Amino acid sequence: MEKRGCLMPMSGLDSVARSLVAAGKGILAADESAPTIEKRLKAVGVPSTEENRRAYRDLLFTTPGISEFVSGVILFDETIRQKSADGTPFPEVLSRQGILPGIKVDKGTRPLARFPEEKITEGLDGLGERLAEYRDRGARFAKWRAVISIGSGIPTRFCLKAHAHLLARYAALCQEAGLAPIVEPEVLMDGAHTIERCEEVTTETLSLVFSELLEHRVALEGMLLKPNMVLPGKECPKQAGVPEVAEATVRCLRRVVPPAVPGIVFLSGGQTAEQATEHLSAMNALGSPPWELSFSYGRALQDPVLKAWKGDSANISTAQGVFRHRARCNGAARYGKYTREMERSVA
Ligand code: 5MM
Repeated sequence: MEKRGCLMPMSGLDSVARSLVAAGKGILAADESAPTIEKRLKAVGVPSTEENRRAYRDLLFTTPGISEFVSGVILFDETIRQKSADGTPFPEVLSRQGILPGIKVDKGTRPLARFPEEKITEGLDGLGERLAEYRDRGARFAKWRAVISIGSGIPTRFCLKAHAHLLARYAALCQEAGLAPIVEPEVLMDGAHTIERCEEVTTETLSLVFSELLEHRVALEGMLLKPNMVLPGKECPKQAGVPEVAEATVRCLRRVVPPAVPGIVFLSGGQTAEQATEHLSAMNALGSPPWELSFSYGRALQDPVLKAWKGDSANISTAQGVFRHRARCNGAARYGKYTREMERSVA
């Protein structure tokens, strides 16, 4: 039989993965690429200049007390090279607070050739060298996102297999470079599909992803999974209640995610901030899953902050209060203890 020693956890990566899902904490996804951050800033009337992007990320990373609820932050290539107003590089601003800096390393999506309406992620070329540079700049974990759409005749099995292969190649390269990989296969909420269809597609996606991860000898102890929750499409006439989403998501994950994975850090995917928190809390309230169930939210942590900031330095302290509040609510959701009443107590 082939020697499988490489499946052993790689030095230190298991503890990075475990720290990211420490009790009561989760990840801030602040890794919006240039076109995405432009969209987010534009929505609150702020032009996407390099200085505005820096100032906004500075606001997030220097929020007083945020390390109580945030274990790690995913940065974008531009952001990992930027500095706080006092000249401290952002990775250091985070690590001084005990927050692990991470980095998005995929290069976005392109149409999948010969498969109309499906997308594939780019970014493997030269990835080994980029990972080494990011590690030198202080990154301790990385993230790669696969985007999967549900529609008539899609996703195809071929598209899912291609994504699974890329995610596993990326994860193996990360572990060799000393970075803990976050593996993010996102089944989108766009469309009119039912919650049952989302569960079916998410199950098939994750089972292919874990099969490839094992084939690529990725040490599951030294990685995290960042999936979508199991939800009906945004245009589905039959929306689901919180308990239904929580049960379908945990059932799906229990079937396909090995317990060796230390944690599952959900993306919010277009849910409102409150919905994303409520769903996470309901899942944790179901009790004793084999992995930590946590968050790695972008929009669900940031949308209310952007609306409070609006690019005005006079609003920084209020916006930081809003960020701390959302992070605190999600921290409570880690214990299954979030309540709607908490929303009334914005700092
Ligand atoms: C799905 O997006 C990730 C989680 O964010 P949400 O909680 O808002 O769904 C997020 O990390 C995403 O990968 C980054 O924002 C980068 O996205 P782009 O589109 O800029 O690559």
